[in-house]
Amino acid sequence: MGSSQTKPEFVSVLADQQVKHGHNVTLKCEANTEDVTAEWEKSGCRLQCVYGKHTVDKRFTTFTLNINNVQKEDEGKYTLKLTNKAGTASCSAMVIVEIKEWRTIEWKQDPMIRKIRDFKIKNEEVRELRFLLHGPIGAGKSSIINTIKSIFEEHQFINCLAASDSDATGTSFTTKYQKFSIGTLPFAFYDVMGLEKDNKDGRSKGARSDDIINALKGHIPDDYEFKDNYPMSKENVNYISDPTLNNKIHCLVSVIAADKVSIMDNEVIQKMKDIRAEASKLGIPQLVFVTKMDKVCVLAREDLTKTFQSKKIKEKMEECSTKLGVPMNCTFPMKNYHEETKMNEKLNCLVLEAFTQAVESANDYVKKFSHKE
Ligand SMILES: Nc1nc2c(ncn2[C@@H]2O[C@H](COP(=O)(O)OP(=O)(O)OP(=O)(O)O)[C@@H](O)[C@H]2O)c(=O)[nH]1
Ligand SMILES: [Mg+2]
Repeated sequence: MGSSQTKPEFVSVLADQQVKHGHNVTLKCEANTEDVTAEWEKSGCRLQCVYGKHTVDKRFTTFTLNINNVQKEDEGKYTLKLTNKAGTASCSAMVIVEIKEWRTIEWKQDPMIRKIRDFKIKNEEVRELRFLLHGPIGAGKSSIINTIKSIFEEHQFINCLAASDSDATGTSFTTKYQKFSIGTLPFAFYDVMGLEKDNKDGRSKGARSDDIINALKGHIPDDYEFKDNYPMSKENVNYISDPTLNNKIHCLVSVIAADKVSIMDNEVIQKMKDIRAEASKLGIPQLVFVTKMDKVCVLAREDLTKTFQSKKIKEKMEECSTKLGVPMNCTFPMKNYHEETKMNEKLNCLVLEAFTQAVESANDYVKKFSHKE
């Protein structure tokens, strides 16, 4: 034998598997030779086979791993390594656990779009509902506006506002207090600079919490250029000293990228909490939009209707909810248009679900100030 062995190669490789919680799953592949030793790994470590849980089998050139009664902790990347004297080969696949659907939405965009188009503000003095998006740099704030504009203006705004991910300079792309309208609908989005950790000398980087709080209160005019170390103040000629409800923000949206929530800087979280605390004092409703969930869940990336069966997405949302102190039912997962060139109804539905909630919350807020009430 020895050097006469055939170098192992795969004739068929392991395939990704989605499996319902509590069900069994089989990973299977075939090699060109049976003259190999096989080793299974899970997420980079040798698989510790548990009696009654894992069954590893090799029949001639076919290799299988059965996992019984799949639980949350069985999710991960499984790799099979084949070795003999002539060489090694490996292939991997993901096992993704589907959990019981934890939120239901209708995956039809037309009724959702109609509801927003027919929407009426419950306060005659308010011309438009104003939403402010804040969050860490590169979280996808501008992309959310792009995506909502794409849905309602019926053509795609390919990253006209968003920064490129590869342009990861660590500084915010958005520096102005810029207003974005959605066609002729009575909604205005304000996109502020991303929040960042301050410099070591205490100098502020990115958006300042006090500037955002001033924006919430209606003191900041459209197109105001934020300045790193000169927060808006009463002395500034642009300061709106006597804001009306039309200058104020009616709903605060915190934006967090699902793939970054675990490594978010504490200082940035604290800034977001301070802004939220101020919004709470002012009675302004608050929601969390969790973007980039395609980056944390293969299951949902391939089929967005699986979003609410994804354990990973639920965990990320729970993490956002806990870190910011916002209840889960005010936390919405989404994916923005970022590389696709065609419209996607399922993507639209997820964004519309969140946007509808923002519209309703903002409307409840302005209604409180209506003289008719
Ligand atoms: N995969 C993926 N990428 C996204 C998603 N949303 C945004 N991106 C990408 O993330 C990068 C940053 O997005 P932006 O919308 O510019 O983020 P931002 O929060 O406005 O950033 P600043 O204005 O710089 O603070 C861009 O390259 C987007 O294309 C998403 O849902 N999924
Ligand atoms: Mg931006």
